[in-house]
Amino acid sequence: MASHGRSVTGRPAGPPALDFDVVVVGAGMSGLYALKVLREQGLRVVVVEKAPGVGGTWYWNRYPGARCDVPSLEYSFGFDPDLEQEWVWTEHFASQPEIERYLNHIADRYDLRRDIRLNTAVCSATFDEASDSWAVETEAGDRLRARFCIMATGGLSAPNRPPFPGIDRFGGTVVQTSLWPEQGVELEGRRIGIIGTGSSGVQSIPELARVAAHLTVFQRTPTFTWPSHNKLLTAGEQAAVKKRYREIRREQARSPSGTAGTTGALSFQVPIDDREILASTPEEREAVLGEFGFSACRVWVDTARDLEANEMAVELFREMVRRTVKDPELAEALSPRGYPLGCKRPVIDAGYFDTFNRDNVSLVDLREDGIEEITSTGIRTAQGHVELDVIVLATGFDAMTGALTRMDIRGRDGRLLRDDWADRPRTYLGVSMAGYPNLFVSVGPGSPSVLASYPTQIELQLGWIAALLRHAFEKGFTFVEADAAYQDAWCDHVDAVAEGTMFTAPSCNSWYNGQNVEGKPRVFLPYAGGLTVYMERCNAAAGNGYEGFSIR
Ligand code: NA7
Repeated sequence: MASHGRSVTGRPAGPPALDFDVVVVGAGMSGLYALKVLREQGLRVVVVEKAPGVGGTWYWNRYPGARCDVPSLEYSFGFDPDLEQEWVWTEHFASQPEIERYLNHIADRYDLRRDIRLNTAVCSATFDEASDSWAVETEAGDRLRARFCIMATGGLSAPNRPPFPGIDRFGGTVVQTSLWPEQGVELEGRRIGIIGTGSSGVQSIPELARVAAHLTVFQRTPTFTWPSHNKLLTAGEQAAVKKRYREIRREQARSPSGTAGTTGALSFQVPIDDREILASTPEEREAVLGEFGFSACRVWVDTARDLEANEMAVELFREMVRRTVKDPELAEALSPRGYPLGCKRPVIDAGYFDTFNRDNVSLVDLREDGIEEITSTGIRTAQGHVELDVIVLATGFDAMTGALTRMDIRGRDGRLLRDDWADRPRTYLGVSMAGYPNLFVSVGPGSPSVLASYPTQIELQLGWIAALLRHAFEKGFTFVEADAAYQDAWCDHVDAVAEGTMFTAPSCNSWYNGQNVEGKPRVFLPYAGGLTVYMERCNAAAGNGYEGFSIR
């Protein structure tokens, strides 16, 4: 289906010749889907990928316990009913190896590999105004010229590695969860220290505790985490979903989070009714605790916008921690305090709090004082020195903007994206930036991104980008750029829909709002209006002749 040899440059003659119609950066979910859909449109596409394998997030995050928090039957593409039927998921929530296999299967099944260059890191992308094209440069010194560039670089792909003093002199092994080596890490019988108790920490802590001689958890912020109750999928459960997959996909596309919630196993979610915790009696709260356990705090409708109600719900969570963790001091140290429920992304776990009842697990609470230094043999805090063989950094990501600002992306007039975004990222519809013609971003800031299930969102969002490119090529347009005024209005809208939610509460510091990375501006990054409304806005712009874009 590819149109090799066809000149689709939109300009009949004139240097420089373009190597491709589209260069896609990243071979994760977005990049694979972009290649498939754009190739089907007859475009010459190349995908460049830093890693030695495809899969993006699901290539890099191979730490013990890595698992998706969206049910596997929904965390999958819906573009091909045959693929849906033939792929067999083994668990309600798929583990990293299974999702990595799935994405490799997609690369093979649709013959994508011939247009993917692995081990190819991109260092810069520069727009050439004379030819309306992008030159994408790799670290190896190659230069790929294309009319359009799509950054399929992911929302959680730029590892955050805090500059702990002395880390380079540690004599043992330092490993980051998001850069876990393919060949694995020797963990058996080792003294392991882990820094970070976000999702990556919470998932790996029970697994590390099982094999370590001793595991020390260095915790700066206690986490809200809910048991996933993950289990094997039975053939019957799987068949029932596969029978009504079309309907489920439609429900996913119509859901703010891209999930249908019909495949079961979303057991950490609870039915939210009109009950208000502020109006509840202690007996009612106890009954809800008995019924829903850790999820009891999520039942009440008034916790989403009222901080007093929220704090009462948090107390129910703390009560569950006390009932689970035997040592009262430890339970107190593991109890979230000082920030509201709903501020950070929900974490789901498999035996996280129970792990702290093991004899070989201890906690260093960093709330009072942080890590002083890493020595050649361990980690020193004001509370003492812990001797270690392995240090695991589960310290998260420079989320949503890091992958883009770490590259030199130069638009019109030599402007640098990193500078333009110094005080906040600015996009139009989360996909495009004024000053950067012919450049598109998948799951970028100002799009639902991390707030909606990726495969569903990617099919919709990249489908929208692909339609815009089809329009451009069919009409012979060589230039597509978001207008600054529309971009400003979109940023205002993104801010407005997050306003008043727990995401933007003054006490909320999270990777959603850049507060996990030193010096990052405090801006709520994803679009909180939901996938449905988001796509309505994108489709309305398209229906209006791509309103908000200058196209010529
Ligand atoms: P997160 O959720 O950002 O968690 C990172 C953790 O590392 C968090 O507990 C941080 O504490 C901690 N951290 C970061 N820097 C430091 C320093 N300097 N000292 C001590 N502790 C530190 O990243 P994850 O990888 O776990 O999860 C990200 C998403 O990936 C997740 O939500 C899923 O969507 C998948 P803090 O809370 O900032 O005080």
